[in-house]
Amino acid sequence: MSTGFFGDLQPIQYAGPSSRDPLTYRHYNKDEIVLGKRMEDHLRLAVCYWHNFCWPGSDPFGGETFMRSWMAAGGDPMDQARLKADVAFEMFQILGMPFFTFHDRDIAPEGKTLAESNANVNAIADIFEKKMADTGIGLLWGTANMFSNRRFMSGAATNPDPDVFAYAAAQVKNAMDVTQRLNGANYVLWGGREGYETLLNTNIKQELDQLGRFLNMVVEYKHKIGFKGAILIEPKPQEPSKHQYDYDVATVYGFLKAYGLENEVKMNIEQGHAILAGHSFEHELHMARSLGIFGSVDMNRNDYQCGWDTDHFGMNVPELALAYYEILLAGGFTSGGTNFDAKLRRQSLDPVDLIQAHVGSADAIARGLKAAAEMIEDGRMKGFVDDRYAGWQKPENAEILKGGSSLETLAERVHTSDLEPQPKSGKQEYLESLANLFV
Ligand code: XLS
Ligand code: NI
Ligand code: NI
Repeated sequence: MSTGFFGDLQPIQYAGPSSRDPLTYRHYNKDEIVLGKRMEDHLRLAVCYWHNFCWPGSDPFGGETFMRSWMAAGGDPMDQARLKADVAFEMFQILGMPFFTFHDRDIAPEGKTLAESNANVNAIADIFEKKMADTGIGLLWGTANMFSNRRFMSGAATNPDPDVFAYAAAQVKNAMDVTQRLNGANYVLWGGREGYETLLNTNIKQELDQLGRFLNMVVEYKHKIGFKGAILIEPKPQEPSKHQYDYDVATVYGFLKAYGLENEVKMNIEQGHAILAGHSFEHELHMARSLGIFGSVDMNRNDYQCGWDTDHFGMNVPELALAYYEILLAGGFTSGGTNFDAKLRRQSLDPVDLIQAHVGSADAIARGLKAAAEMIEDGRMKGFVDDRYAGWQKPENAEILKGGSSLETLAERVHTSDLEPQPKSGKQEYLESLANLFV
């Protein structure tokens, strides 16, 4: 039986690029073959639980605007969690998207003890199991919320109090068990409050050692239970902490190397977090593929002016084209996918706004993917870059990087022929124009 939340909204149909109805897919055509693969399998779209069903529309200056019935004060929290699950799966089906994502605390209320909280999570997971079997919808990833409760105000794994570290470990164990049970394709760790507010009360070395040990335990447990998915870290430079340790892809890579985890953990890269770090989304994607740790993306769009993690829905096709170009060059998604970590603006009150946001963004993403595929097929963009570095293919130059040279041998090479390198154009405007041919 339907909850009635979405009224008589029917599943969204693909109507083709000529459609003028914004509540149809004009480009997201899941069976369309792009570079030899179905679009749905390329994008692996996922709907998140937290922004859609848990956030009430509040901001630092005002409370709830959405007034969702499953959040009403005084209701039985488990009844509300069950209603929320019903609404969520109705929405997944209206959108026709293949995956969802959640934090443990999104799906069920926190109890008086961790055992009670776990039991609540596990009870909703039972419901998910059935709904997933009925609908064919899969779990892209699960994660643990270790930042909302005040016990985590000074961090979870990086907390000065070992009891909080232990509590966090116990909570992650259950979240990984549930993710495994629901056949999750990945398990995500986003830093939450793993960072600091002031150095005056902080010992960074101690906190990084704690974080390194914690992540090693996560990886050990993954192997112990035979979890087949990837462990993903989601970098973010600040917010909620003033400084977050998982600052950006390059910083996290250094951390993984230091704690022996670079072959065990991959990246979940979020557009808005890249912007907060002073990078572009494509910079973070490119960095991850260069380091061999590209995993998944949290898709959204940050406000470029305000300096907060605003989590708008991604609607900018030229930007999305460059992002999917990087993703395709990385070989595309394996276990990862495109998770809408995006929320409505707090004035967007109507249930249909939730649907419109995802449909509009999925369509922009599909256009981005198709444009990126054309860039690859055309070949000139990548060809230009390959040519630019072609000198390094010559045996005498390849040898340099293999270690077969020194400052002395290179000095000799330059002096014997009075070598004077000839600058070549970087052709940025040509390449930008070329990219624009496809968007
Ligand atoms: C917060 C993060 C969070 C993670 C999941 O900024 O984006 O939503 O994706 O914990
Ligand atoms: Ni995110
Ligand atoms: Ni975020």
